Amino acid sequence: MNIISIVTTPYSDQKPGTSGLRKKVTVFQQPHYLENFVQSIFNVVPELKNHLLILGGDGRFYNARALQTILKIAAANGIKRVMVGEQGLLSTPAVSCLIRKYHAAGGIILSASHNPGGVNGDFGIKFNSANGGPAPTSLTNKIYDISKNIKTYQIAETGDISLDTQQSSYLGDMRVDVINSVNDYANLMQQLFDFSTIKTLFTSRAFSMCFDAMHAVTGPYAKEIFENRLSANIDAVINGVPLEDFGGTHPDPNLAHTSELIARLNTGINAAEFGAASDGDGDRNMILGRNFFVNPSDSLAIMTANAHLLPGYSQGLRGAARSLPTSRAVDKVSEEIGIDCYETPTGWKYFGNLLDDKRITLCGEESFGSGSDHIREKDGIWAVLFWLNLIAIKQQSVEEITRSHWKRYGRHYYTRHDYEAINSDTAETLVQNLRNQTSSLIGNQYGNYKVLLCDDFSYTDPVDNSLTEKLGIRVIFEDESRIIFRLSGTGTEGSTLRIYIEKYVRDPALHERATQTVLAELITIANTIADIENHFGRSHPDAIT
Ligand code: G16
Repeated sequence: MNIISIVTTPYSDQKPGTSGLRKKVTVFQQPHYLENFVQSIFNVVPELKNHLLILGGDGRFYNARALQTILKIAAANGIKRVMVGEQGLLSTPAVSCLIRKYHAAGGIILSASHNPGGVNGDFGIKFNSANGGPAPTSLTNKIYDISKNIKTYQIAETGDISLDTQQSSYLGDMRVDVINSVNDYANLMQQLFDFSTIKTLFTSRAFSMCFDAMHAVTGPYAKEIFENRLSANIDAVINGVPLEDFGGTHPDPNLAHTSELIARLNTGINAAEFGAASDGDGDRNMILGRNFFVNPSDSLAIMTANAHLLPGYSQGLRGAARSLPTSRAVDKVSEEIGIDCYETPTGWKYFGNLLDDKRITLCGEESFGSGSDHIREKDGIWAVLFWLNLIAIKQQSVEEITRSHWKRYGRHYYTRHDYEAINSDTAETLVQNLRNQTSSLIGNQYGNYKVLLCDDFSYTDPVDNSLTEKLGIRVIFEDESRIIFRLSGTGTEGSTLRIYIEKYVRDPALHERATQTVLAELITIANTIADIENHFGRSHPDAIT
């Protein structure tokens, strides 16, 4: 096998965002664009040489082409062995599981997560470290720095390797194992949850579920776990075949993109009792009951309150963590059960040190992500199994479990308003204006709400003391209500402003109201403080979650 060195020109835009490098497919299709970034990874992580690399993706358009390129660059850079998922498919949680199980030096995941796919859609690449978790910011900054000056990359001159079936072969000295994408991950799930109790739930009464795989990576995982191992109803998994363009749909598990799932839960005498969906790469989750939506922040709090009931967590929890904009529902639970609760920046990578240092067991985010110390990524199917196991033990519906949780701990009404694809300069100006007025807002009275605290959130990692700044403007009111403003780090068009609004209501008699109604005054205050209308010429968001 011939290894050649290709002269290249650097790109200036390869700075990874909240979760890896995400761009339009057409950007990745530029000459040497992918190659430059992959070579930059190998330059920055020399320990990959002579070690094992895990490789896979969510099956979106350009995955197949990119996998072959990465294999050839890996062979030229002295990687000893690559384990790649059959058909090139591996979910993000499965990659994390495989890195840890087989002591790999790292993993590369090809995905743009919940962003749309297809020829005109988005593509992405993430590097995960030897702990199984997303590369920390210090590492992604180094990769970015290298990418800005890269002059050559190494690549093997060889034909493509078939990824269609499980088999082993060599590219020069590098061994390539095409592995079953599902089994190791499914076995891990079986260790964490009580599969026999969940199986009994499905077989002993007419309990049925519907899981929307959104034509993304989780289809094969969901079929193996829910249908084969847990004997769920035969139609438990919908949209279960991974497609390059996700069937033309948006693989984002929220109420706006799951109409088929919602119909399966809410209509007909055979309506499913439990519903769930995951995203492009299988790390997000949405949990539904009949006519009932579980807010992801509530889901984390409910998991924290009930984890001790489940076999994998019966020893109790070390601690919990949530990202800044995630509601403080989990804080209430943590306080009551006497565990530490950490507030981290947005991005799963910030949970890594807390998990590695054994400070926390569970963590989660408002952006439909939750997970535990079993791997170092958020995990969609894990969350679904957690809920199924809980339902099987409690013999209660999703709605009953959630309402009794609110009754005990109080309810955090919560919403997120997104202004999408806005001009990046306008967005930066808005955030800078907010930053400038943080101290002057303190003490201001807006209708029923008085500002107690206002700052630009910064985070000192308690394990390695690294400092991260400018993470979001938070406005906290005297009654515990909060408004957070921050710019998304995952979009590929202009900027997206996210406004997160939360209000805590203790009295169970007030838990039946509509979220947007309860939060109406705070929404108006948020728009006033940020001067949304003047900046964007409108005051209605593109998306409300
Ligand atoms: C990624 C990160 C999450 C983050 C989410 C939203 O998720 O892994 O930690 O909460 O993006 O980030 P932002 O608000 O910056 O858009 P995923 O599922 O897209 O990889």
